[in-house]
Amino acid sequence: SNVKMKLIEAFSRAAEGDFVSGQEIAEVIGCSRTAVWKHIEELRKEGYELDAVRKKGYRIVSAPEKVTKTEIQIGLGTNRFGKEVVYEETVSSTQQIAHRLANEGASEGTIVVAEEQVSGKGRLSRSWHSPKFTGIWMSIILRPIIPIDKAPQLTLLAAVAVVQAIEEVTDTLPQIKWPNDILINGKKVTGILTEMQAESDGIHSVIIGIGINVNTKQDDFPDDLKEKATSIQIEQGKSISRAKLIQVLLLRLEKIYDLYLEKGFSPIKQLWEGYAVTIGRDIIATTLTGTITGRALGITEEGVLLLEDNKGEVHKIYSADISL
Ligand code: BT5
Repeated sequence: SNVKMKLIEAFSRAAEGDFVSGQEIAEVIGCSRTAVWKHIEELRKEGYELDAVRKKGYRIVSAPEKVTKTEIQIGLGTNRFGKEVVYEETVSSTQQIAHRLANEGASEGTIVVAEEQVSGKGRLSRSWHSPKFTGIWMSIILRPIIPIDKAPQLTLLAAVAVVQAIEEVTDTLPQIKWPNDILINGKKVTGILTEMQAESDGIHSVIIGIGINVNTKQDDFPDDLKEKATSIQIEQGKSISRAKLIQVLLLRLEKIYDLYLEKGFSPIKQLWEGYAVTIGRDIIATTLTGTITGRALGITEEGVLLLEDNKGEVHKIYSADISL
């Protein structure tokens, strides 16, 4: 907006690290001194970090880091993934755009990223909270030549790549909760949504949506998520570059996807089991048809969860929410 432009201009006229007084800001914008903080808050919401010091005024500590096509592609080490980047500041859902692009023939490895999603999607028409500049909201288009019933393996594959990427750029130890959650210290930091377009002749495309809370602060989460969600910044106490994490993630994803195409699911299964929190523990699986309690034995070669109830009967769980 106009006010925002003027504000940023006022700050850019000051020497780096210098404070701009409230009085000066009020004059530049043409507002009262008491209204200045409101405009400063708006800048904060736009991803700027600002210091406010009494009697000195305000200064910009850092401008928002974006995840534009350029930020992602400079220094990207992949062969295919991320060679096509569709970037938007605000979208309803990156999945929606990726589906359209896939229909229009987009190549494998095309990604859609946004700074903000206003109706981000989870599974079963749940919503995914995606506030501006705080996380990675990304969808990637894959075109694997595999039978339709193998598609859920791709969720597990993506989860492994996310864990590896987070491990590489942070000092946290993420774990996987079957099938699609990644947790740090027991709280959800990432959700994965795998959707596909298929007809009787097979899979046309698989769209993997990945949402990672990166620089989210506690206050950015709505109340109902505060207890169960977390971010990389909350867990390690400092922010990281989202663009860098996307680059590392794309590289990991491409590597593990190639491994999968060449060797099948079993090497992925092994990696996955090394990160899983669920295995060997007592869990509650809530499926569309009911609830089953028991011990998680592991996953099958197909990626299906095996759960042994207290009568010793083993259930195959294809899709569920798990609580520990
Ligand atoms: C998921 O669903 O976890 C899949 C999330 C996929 C999001 C990505 S972002 C890029 C792409 N574009 C989209 O529109 N979606 C994908 P599910 O397992 O159903 O979990 C959804 C539940 O997680 C919600 O009902 C909340 O309880 C919780 N939740 C919502 N937003 C969250 C967040 N930012 N962090 C942690 N938990 C969240």
